[in-house]
Amino acid sequence: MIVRRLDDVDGTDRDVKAPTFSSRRFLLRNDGMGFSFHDTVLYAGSETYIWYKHHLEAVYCIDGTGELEDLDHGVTHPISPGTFYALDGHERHYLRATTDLRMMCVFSPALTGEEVHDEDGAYPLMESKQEMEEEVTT
Ligand code: 9YT
Repeated sequence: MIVRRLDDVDGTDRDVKAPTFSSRRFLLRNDGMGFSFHDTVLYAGSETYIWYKHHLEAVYCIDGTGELEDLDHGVTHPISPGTFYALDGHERHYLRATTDLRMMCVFSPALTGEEVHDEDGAYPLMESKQEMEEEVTT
C-alpha cells in the first residue's frame, strides 16, 4: 500500500513547476499502478494550451474557477468545484484559470515525472530514467 501526504510531495522532485501551473505527483510510473495521479494548481489569470496526444487524462476540479475550451469541438465549459472532464479523444484545449484552480488529474499511461510540455502542449511518451538505465545495463 502506498500512503502519501501533500507535505511528502511538496518541494520534492515530484513537485513540478511549469510557467502556468504546479503539479504535485502522488503517483508516477515507477509506483507501478499503471496510471499517474497529480494534484495540480493552475495559477490565477493563466492560460495553458494542452494537447495530450500520447496520453488519456481525467480531471476533477476541487477548488477555484476557470474555463476549458475544447478546440476540437468548438465548445467552452465553465469549471468550478465538482466539474469533471475526461480527454477520451485527445482533444486539444485551453485551460484558463480565473482564480487559482485546483485540479486532481489521472494520466494513462503514467507519467514518469520527467516530462515537460513540448511546443504542441503535449507530454512525450517516455521511459523512466530507471528503465532506460536498465536497458543500457542488460
Ligand atoms: C488540469 C491539467 O491538465 N493541468 C495541467 C497539468 C497536468 N495535468 C500535470 O502535469 O499534472
